[in-house]
Order: sequence, then structure tokens, then C-alpha cells
Amino acid sequence: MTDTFQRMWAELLPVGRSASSGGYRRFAWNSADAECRAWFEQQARDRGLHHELDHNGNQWAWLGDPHGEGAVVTGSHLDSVPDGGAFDGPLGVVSAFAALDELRSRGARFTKPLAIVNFGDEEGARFGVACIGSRLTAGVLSKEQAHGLRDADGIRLPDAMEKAGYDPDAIGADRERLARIGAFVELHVEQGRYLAEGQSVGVASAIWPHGRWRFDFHGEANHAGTTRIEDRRDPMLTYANTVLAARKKAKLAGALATFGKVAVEPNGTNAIASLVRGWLDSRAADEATLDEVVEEIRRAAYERGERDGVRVELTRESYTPVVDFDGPLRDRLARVIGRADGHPVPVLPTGAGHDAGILASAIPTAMLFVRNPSGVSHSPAEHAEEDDCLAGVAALADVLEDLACQ
Ligand code: HGY
Ligand code: MN
Ligand code: MN
Ligand code: MN
Repeated sequence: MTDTFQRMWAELLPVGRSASSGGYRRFAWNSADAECRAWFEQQARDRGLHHELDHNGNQWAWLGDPHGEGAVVTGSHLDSVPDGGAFDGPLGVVSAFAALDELRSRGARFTKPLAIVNFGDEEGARFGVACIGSRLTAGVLSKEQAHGLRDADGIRLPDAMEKAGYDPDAIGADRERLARIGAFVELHVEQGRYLAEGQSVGVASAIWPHGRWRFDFHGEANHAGTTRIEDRRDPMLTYANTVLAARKKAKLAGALATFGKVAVEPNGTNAIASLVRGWLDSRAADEATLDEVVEEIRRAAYERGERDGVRVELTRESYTPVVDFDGPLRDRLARVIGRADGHPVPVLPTGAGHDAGILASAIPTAMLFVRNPSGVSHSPAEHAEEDDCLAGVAALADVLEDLACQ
């Protein structure tokens, strides 16, 4: 197990890695994404698995009949956030192939079809909506909505897909595929420190509700050197106060609010901006708190805009309701993993969104987390120790054996 894990990891590690930051730039349909996809297909072929590309741009590596009932599916994503870490996504895909290798070395007899999946565009780094591949498959993102998405250079999602050789008119819900799936288990590096003090592997209890909102602050372009302060309608001022308000409101409510992305027009040092666009990522343990925090941030932005003579517009770009993994599949995972190493498996929530969170509305779904000592993620500093990764592979192999083998 160790050597196949190490080999795959060494192959994937350099793909799409920035020499300057050490972070990854694997964005939907770019060259690094294509390289990752080619790597995935090679892993499938090396193992005699049937490689399938579905009409939403997700990759599937099948052992057994792809049209068989009750398939057991595992995997994650290979794309990254800008300058993201090496583990977020790839750990779930590499571990899936390594777990299959482990089961084959045990002589496991599969009684159900098994698939390893790479979901396309999970991070939404390029087109702004997360989990596009799994959302399209689950039917929670329509073809029309997807066709309306553009990247920062104005390139439309369908044009990017077409350029990469995919048919953008074929995208859409894939309910027959989902109806044939008996269980989906996603292994993922933990993006937090719940496991840091304890064990290598935990089981997900829930995914916090979360969403993305775009604030447009419309001001008035003018000369930075000749416009009196009292004559300005500076959207940067309203934006800055909204960022401060977001931090304050979230802290008070025990929620999370982040303005991590901003666009300024005309973006000149000696020009007062005409427009500032700020993207808010907000999350909370429950939907009522999340809705309340976002409403308070909206109100603070509008009130400040009144003072500054800046018109504020708010657009909700995506929203994922709370995902509760409670149920027989999670209990089964906890039993199988707990049995293997003799003590109860930690069960933990996460504020990070996942393809598993999207699919949970359609099929039995569960998640395994692997310890991340610092908890840091969406950063080149993201890390997991090899021992913990291998413990994750062993746990995943035990779970797949329990679900898909005699
Ligand atoms: O944003 C998230 O939570 C996930 O990493 N896509
Ligand atoms: Mn991520
Ligand atoms: Mn991820
Ligand atoms: Mn994910």
C-alpha cells in the first residue's frame, strides 16, 4: 500500500504547482486540470478499470459493471483554489486507488460494482460556483445556470468546456447514474484541528451551511489628486467598512464571514474607483444563524453606502444547506473503522463544502477525514503526515471491503 500511495503522490505532486508560491493552480479546464485528468485516466488503465467521462466532465474509473445496481463509489476532486494545498481533493482520489490496490492484495471478492471518481471543478475557483461537476450531476445546478457562468477574463464556462473537448450542451442532471449508486464515501484531509490532538481518521457528522454572495459597490470615478474628500463617492470606503462589519457580525454570532476576493474598476492608483466588487463567503453551524449574519452584513453595507453616496447591490451566487451525515452509512463506517483500531472513531463537523455534501441530497453519502496537524487548508502550508494518510487508506479499504465485497 505504501509504495503505490507514495508513487501516485510523487506523480501528482508537481502538476499545477506554482514555483513562486508552492501552491496549486489547477482550475477547471486549464492545462493543469487536463494533466490531472490524464493522470487519473492512466491510474484507471494501469488497474484495468473502465475509464468513463460523464457528460458533466466528471471522471469515473469502474471495477465491474458501470450500469450495475448498488455501486459503491469513492473519490473526491483534483482541482484547487488559487495557491491551494496538495491534499485538499487529491488525497481522496489517491487514497481511493491505493485502497483498491490494498483490497486486491487482500484477495477481496467484489460483489458490487466499485467506482473511483474525480469530480470536476469542486473548488469553483474559475467560475465562482463550487462543486460544479457534482451539482450538475445532482441536478442542483441547471445547464442554463452553468452556461451563464464566466471567469475573470469573461470566458464562458461552455466555451472553456468546448475548448477542452467536452460538449457543453450535454451537461445536466444524471439521475439514472445516481439511482444506481448504493453509497458514496469521500475521504478528505481535515480542514481544521479537530483530529489534531487525537486520531488519524475521523468520520464526518455534518457540513455547515455555507454560501457565496457578491456585493457590488457603485461609486463615482474621479481624479485622486483633484477631488475634495467631501465630494467623493468612493466605493472602496463602503467596501472596507463592510469587511470590518462582516468580521464583527460573524464574531458576535459565532459564525464565519470572509471577503477573500475583490475586483476594482478601473483599478488605477490615481483614480477613485467607480465600482468595487467584493465576494463574501459565509458559513455557520445552522441556517438561521447564517441567514441572520448575512442579513446583518447586507444591512451594514447598505447603511454605509447611504452615508458614502455609494449604491450597493447584493447577489447570492451559491448556497449549500446544512448536510447532516447522521444515519446507517455513517454508523457503519464508525463501526468498521472503530473495530479495526479498537477505539471509537471521532465524529466531527466541518465548515468546508464537499462533493459529498452535494450528493448527500440524492444518495447515501459519508465522509472520512484524515488528520491535518496544523488544520491549515486552502494554502500551500496544508499538510498531512504520511502515516496518517496511510491510516486513511487502510480505513477506506476496510470501509469499501465492508460495503462492496463479500
Ligand atoms: O469552499 C469549500 O468549502 C470547499 O473547499 N470547496
Ligand atoms: Mn477546498
Ligand atoms: Mn476539497
Ligand atoms: Mn470537496
